[in-house]
Amino acid sequence: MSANVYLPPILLPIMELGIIGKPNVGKSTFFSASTLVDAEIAAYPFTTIEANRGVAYVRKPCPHTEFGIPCNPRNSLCDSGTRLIPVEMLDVAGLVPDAYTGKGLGNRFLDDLSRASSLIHVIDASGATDSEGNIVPPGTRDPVLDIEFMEREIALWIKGIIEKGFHKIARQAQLEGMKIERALEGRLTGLGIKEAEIHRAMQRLDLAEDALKWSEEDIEQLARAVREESKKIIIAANKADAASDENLDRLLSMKDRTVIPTCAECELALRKADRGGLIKYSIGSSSFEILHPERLSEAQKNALHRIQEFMDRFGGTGVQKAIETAVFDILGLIAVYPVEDENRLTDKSGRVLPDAYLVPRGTNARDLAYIVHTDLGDNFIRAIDARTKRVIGHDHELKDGDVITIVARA
Ligand SMILES: Nc1nc2c(ncn2[C@@H]2O[C@H](COP(=O)(O)OP(=O)(O)OP(=O)(O)O)[C@@H](O)[C@H]2O)c(=O)[nH]1
Ligand SMILES: [Mg+2]
Repeated sequence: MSANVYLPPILLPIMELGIIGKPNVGKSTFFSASTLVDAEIAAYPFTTIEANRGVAYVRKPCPHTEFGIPCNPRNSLCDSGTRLIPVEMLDVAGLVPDAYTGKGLGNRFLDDLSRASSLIHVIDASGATDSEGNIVPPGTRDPVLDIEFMEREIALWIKGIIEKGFHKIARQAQLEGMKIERALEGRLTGLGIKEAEIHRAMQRLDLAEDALKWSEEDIEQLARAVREESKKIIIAANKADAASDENLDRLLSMKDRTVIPTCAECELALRKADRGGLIKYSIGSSSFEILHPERLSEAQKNALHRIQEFMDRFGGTGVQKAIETAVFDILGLIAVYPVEDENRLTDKSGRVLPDAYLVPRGTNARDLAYIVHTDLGDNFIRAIDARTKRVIGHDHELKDGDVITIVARA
């Protein structure tokens, strides 16, 4: 391949967040709260069997306020200067111990996960559900075990795939002079796992050069590391409204884990009340305004009061924070706004700031051209930063919030 052949970042994944967890922890509640899709919610395990899909939004300041022109978004929304950018959410069946062997709804669950770029692991921080999601007195189940169980389960699932016929694959890779990570990518591609991720995982471990010498233990460690590299997990410590301080402190002080206390039930109640015109609540905010106190029953007033207390303590319900932490901090995505006309900030049909794209940090101007359209990438000449009106080269790394015009051969 000659040096100037440019490989576009093929298949930029549609941002998909998978919601995972054992049964009865509030996954569907979290999902409904963030997407307003009605999903079945009930206080018993395995309520969800078929995965629910919906759209949630992450927030960024909309550039229209800075430029001082009203926008007409197409692929996103603008709510009083806040750009709401869609991400796909997937709510799956609960996972029980030994799912990797096919127990419970195991395989279906694991297949549903394959496409997710990042996972939100919903746990029951109140400890009121056992390992299979049955109700137990609050504080009975240690929620830290929920975290360890999930990590182990996914690792064992990946291990099972790597192990199947491993010696044959390793020998063949050696014969063909192929890197083992490339050979394993072939195996794991169905899970959306890439060679680079396997490579990074291998580098972290002290594995023998010769893959044929790897022990079962080595493969399990590799599976764990591959999971950590390819499917990043953020933990939503749900039912935090009913959790003891001791549980929350322990969860929040866990090393190498990102834990966000959440009350999915609170978020769902607020969004429904907002939709019903009873209150004014903007997603992710730390308070709400009651619009019609006269229409609220005493019970509703008390419930809203308790929700506000929770929000005062945690700075919100945590649901939006968990989603945004996954998208912006864990996946490291930034928002950029391609426009055709750098002066009017419009597309072909005159819409101002039509689209917001979530792209990985490190994306350059030509990558963006390819993300918008392959032809635009192939015919890329230069780009223009609409803020400064300066020309930028193909390898110029984009910043969060950039508004960019791509100039291409017609
Ligand atoms: N206290 C409290 N209860 C919650 C919260 N979120 C959900 N619940 C309750 O937990 C129970 C289970 O909720 P679901 O959303 O159906 O749980 P799930 O994880 O989807 O369950 P499966 O589909 O059976 O795996 C319901 O009774 C919810 O009302 C929360 O933040 N706090
Ligand atoms: Mg469910």
